Amino acid sequence: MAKSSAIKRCLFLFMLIFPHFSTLALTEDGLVANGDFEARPSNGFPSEAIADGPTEIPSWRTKGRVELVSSGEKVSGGMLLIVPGGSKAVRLGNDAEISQEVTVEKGSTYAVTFSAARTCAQLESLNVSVPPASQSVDLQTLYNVQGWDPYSISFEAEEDKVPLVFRNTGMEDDPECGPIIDDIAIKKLITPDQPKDNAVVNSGFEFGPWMFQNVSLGVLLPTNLDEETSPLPGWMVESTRAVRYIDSNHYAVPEGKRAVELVSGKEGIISQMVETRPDKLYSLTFFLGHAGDKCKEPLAVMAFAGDQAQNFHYTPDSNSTFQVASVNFTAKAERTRIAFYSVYYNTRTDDMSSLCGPVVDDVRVWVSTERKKQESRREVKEKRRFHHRRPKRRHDHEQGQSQNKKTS
Ligand SMILES: [Ca+2]
Repeated sequence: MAKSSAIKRCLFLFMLIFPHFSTLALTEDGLVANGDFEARPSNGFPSEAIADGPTEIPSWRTKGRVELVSSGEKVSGGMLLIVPGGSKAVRLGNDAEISQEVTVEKGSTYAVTFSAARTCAQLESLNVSVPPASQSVDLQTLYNVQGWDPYSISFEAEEDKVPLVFRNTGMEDDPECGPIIDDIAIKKLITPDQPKDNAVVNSGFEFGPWMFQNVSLGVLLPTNLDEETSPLPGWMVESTRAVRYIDSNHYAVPEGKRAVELVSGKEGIISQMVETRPDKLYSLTFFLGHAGDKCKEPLAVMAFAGDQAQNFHYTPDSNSTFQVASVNFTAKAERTRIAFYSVYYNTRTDDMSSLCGPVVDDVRVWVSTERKKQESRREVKEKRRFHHRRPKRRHDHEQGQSQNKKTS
């Protein structure tokens, strides 16, 4: 007995220490190696190169036509190239790709944040993959007037070392077209513990992808129908367009440091399946706010909870940027879908084209105690009625069922 407990103790110590050794080589949260493309190639940047030839990009492997571009540079048509951060970025030509190996923790979920701009008006999209996971990000929609945006996608690591690949799958006539990418960062995602009094996971959106302190555009979260592997743990982004993940450094955030701005009207839905107990009465409450980004009002959200849907207009008072909204519902199953989208398609008042919308934060689903009291009072009444007028009670019950059918 003593021997086996000693072995257990050793094993415990080993398990305690070993992860610290193994994490030493992990790719840290933040910019990946030369993720901003500012590192000088051994043969100089293309703008200063004497001889033509393929430019090596430190820390990256390239395939096809990959170019280092500089801010202020123009393409042959005279259009100024957009460089999202710093002075250098890369442009991927038709079928071109860049990749680098990142060291991760097998089985963990990671978010990759990157900035992307399109160069031509044609449909441009970028494929980001960590094989076998792969996701195409549509760069067609310009979410803001600056011409570029940070995006985030996520993956679950199936190995300890995985290639992170950015590829332009487009085949465009103009070889000078193709997406420009910059500022590539990685972050290991943690799913927060669920508090006892709230069924919503990551209810305040505090857990999410990497955000750069100096970037004021938030991070776009494209469609992600897999709640297990989402850049916003617990949440899914449904439908065709993105929602914007915002930070309190640059936006008015109702609670904590992060929130979500619904920038795509009915085409940008965030949702979560929350655990519920059938036939119990619940309240969904949330903060509805204005991001403080000159977004033109009216702002409104449609909030869904089970079979309930309710529209809320943002009507702030003078000393707050948000208000509390709530929807009552009766759970019909062990999981209930809650969801939000913006009722309107809003743009900023200053440039009339950057997309914006209402902010949602601090989402809670809890057993409604007030309603529970009302319900128990009603139950007592019904029980009394049941004793006195049994046939009538059965009739009520049937009516109630048919009403339920109508609403579900
Ligand atoms: Ca928050």
